[in-house]
Amino acid sequence: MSSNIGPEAQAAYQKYLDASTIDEKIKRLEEFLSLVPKHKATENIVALNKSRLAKLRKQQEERRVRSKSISKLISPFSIKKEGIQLILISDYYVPGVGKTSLLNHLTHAAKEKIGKFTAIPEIGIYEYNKIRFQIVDMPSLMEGASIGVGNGKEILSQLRSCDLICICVDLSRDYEKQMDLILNELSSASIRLNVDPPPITIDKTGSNKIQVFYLTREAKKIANIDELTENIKKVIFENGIRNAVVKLFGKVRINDVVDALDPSVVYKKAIIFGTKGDLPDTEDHFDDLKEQYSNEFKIIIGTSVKKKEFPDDFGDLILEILEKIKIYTMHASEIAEKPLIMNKGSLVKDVALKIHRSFYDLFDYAIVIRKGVKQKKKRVGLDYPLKDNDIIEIHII
Ligand SMILES: Nc1nc2c(ncn2[C@@H]2O[C@H](COP(=O)(O)OP(=O)(O)O)[C@@H](O)[C@H]2O)c(=O)[nH]1
Ligand SMILES: [Mg+2]
Repeated sequence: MSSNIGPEAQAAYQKYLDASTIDEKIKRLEEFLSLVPKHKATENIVALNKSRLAKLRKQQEERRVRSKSISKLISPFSIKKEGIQLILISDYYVPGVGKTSLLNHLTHAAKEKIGKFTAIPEIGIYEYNKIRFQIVDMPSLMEGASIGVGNGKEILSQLRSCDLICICVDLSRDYEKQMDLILNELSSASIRLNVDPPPITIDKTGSNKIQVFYLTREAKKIANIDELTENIKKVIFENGIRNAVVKLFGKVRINDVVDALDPSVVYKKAIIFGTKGDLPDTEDHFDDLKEQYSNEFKIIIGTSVKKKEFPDDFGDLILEILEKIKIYTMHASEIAEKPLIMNKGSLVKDVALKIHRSFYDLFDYAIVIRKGVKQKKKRVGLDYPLKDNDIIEIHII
């Protein structure tokens, strides 16, 4: 190294050469650069080491990003979704509600975890008529989960992205207490159950006012429209929005407007499992549970893992509540064993696109076989609506 740079800088440079980690190299190089006198004779050395420093900083950043994504990958709470995902959830209690027992009953997974406290999710695959459902047994929710108690934030964030929340309630304990805790925590975490998003849109505009329009007959029928309009304006104004067009397409309450303004609100389907149906008094408790919650929950299932009591058609119940249908593809007269799972109301074109874009682009016609009283075979086009269990063969040009 040139003697133009002075002994202090030389010493710093030596330390840089000796450094073994990226962080330390960066630190030493910064030190060196601050000590080098800046003039013509050192110009090149400075430039070279500046670009070295930039490269090191880039490496450091890449490592940071990589280690962050690795830690995300191995976070036990972040579960890779496979197909339709169901999450079992309950309140925290000893002995447990029976989630892991249900998981094991359905998927044969995690037998060794039954009766034990499990701090991280257990996962299994429930196979039903060649359809695979991913079942996740979540750690229990504690009071205050929504503000972070007992890994509550991590648990609730998984619930936000699943397809079906299965609330598990121990029928041998006070079911109302369990339901209250769970429903409270879910609600606080902005998770709404078994309701559609409110029929309302709020668009910010350039005009200098908030306008509210009631656009359907149902919306126009809302009682006290003037009062609701005033309240809607107030709520929107309080959210810092000064100019907006608000459209109501159905019955809306002021809480719906609050939800519509909150991007963190999610709408989820949920069912209830009553567990331990073999224990004393659980039959009565189950009847009461059903009566109390049947308005909100279309599916409430009584179970006993001990007695192996569980609905045989559970897979179909899942599809029903999620409003999915099974479509079987056919090729050269051979019907696929594994159905495609489609949304109710899907058309032939949706199936074509799901199989492969080219089936849509090159579509000629489709043959649909519908089993019923009389088996019907039909030649149809892209806009033909499909029904559960339809068999379809797509012909391309
Ligand atoms: N009697 C009875 N006990 C059950 C049933 N299901 C689970 N248990 C028991 O309840 C306890 C907790 O079960 P576990 O599946 O670990 O609950 P978790 O903590 O919710 O995962 C265990 O001792 C199970 O054997 C059931 O259907 N009937
Ligand atoms: Mg468990």
